[in-house]
Amino acid sequence: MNIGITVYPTYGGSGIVGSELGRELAARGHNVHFISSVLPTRVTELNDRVHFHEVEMMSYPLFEHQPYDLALATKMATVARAEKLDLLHVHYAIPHSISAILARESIKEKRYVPVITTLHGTDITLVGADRSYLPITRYGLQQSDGVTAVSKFLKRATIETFDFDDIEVIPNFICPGQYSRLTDSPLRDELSPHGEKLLVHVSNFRQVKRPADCVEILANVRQNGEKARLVMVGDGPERAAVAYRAEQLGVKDETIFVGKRENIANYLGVSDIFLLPSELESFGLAALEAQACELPVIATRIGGIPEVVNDGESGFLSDVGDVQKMSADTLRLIQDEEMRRAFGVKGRELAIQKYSTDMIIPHYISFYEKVLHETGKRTSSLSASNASGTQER
Ligand code: GMT
Repeated sequence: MNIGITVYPTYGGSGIVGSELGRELAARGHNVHFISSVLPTRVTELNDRVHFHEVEMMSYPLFEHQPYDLALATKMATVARAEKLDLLHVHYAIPHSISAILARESIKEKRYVPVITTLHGTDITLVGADRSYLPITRYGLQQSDGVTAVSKFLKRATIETFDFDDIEVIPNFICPGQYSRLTDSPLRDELSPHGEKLLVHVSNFRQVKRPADCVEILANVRQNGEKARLVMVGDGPERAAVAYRAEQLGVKDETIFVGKRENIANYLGVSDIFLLPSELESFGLAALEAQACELPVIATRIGGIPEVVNDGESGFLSDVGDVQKMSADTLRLIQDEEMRRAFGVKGRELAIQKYSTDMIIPHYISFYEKVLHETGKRTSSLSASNASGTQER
């Protein structure tokens, strides 16, 4: 198949999932065309199966804000025709599905290119549900030829907010070979020079992630006599506030901000416990990646997290903001090595059993085939009833 993929290239889990999906599809013999403003973060290599088409923006004094959505739609339509795309798969509903639908409609007399929209979370729960975007998000769902969501939770949330239920749940995934526990690494010595236990958090430091809860947990753990340190991977709007809170709590020197990193698996691999105190998480890709590295997870019982983390088996779940319980659970895991190891092993087992690329990528492919079959039937009956209709296929 020739597949066009659009993601937010620099920010967040949806970009990671879309990029990794493209790479995995190419490895299975499909041609992938990324269409976005810059090369997506995890797309490290372009070759004869992985292509990149940059969305070019015209600057004009009249435009106070550049109309990216229209430039994207134009690029999608151009690439769809030039590369004979079979489908456009967009990640994050706003504005990607709207741009894709516009692209599809603008060329449909020549070639019908189905649009598949994958919902990732905040595109539905925060942005899409906002009254300024709700009607256009609903339109994007209704007009897509196929819609997937990354968790059962997100499917339910979409049904509730948008009264739209034709959704296939296809979860986030990991390639097991890319994640492992790294027992003997210089990075471990660097982060834990005196053998301290390492807590780790990975996110884009937005409010919804509640990153300040991580330093509260660290402070509580240290007050109980455990010499732990906290590794904060990523960057975003809350970073300065978190650093200030660490200073207030007297754990500034034990909180290490390493910034945005490409080698997240290395930081997870050398750590001991993963913290994800989010207020909302439609799936929790970072928790899945942590489990794949055999890290027990301390997280909140919200959104799709209970679908990923088994409470009492691969981690401990708490109510949002219940820092006391999260601290107590972290302490338990620090002090009980046997439990920590058992949780780690179970976490990796669950990650591989339920979310490995070997299971999830074929699920995407069969969904593509289903959508192509259905739209093919629809468009051929349309062109039969309309003698002037042309199909470029
Ligand atoms: O919040 C983020 O980390 C970014 C956001 C995105 O859409 O880029 O992530 C969402 O998509 C991920 C991949 O499907 C999910 O694993 C995250 O749970 C989800 N984040 C939220 O729902 C807050």
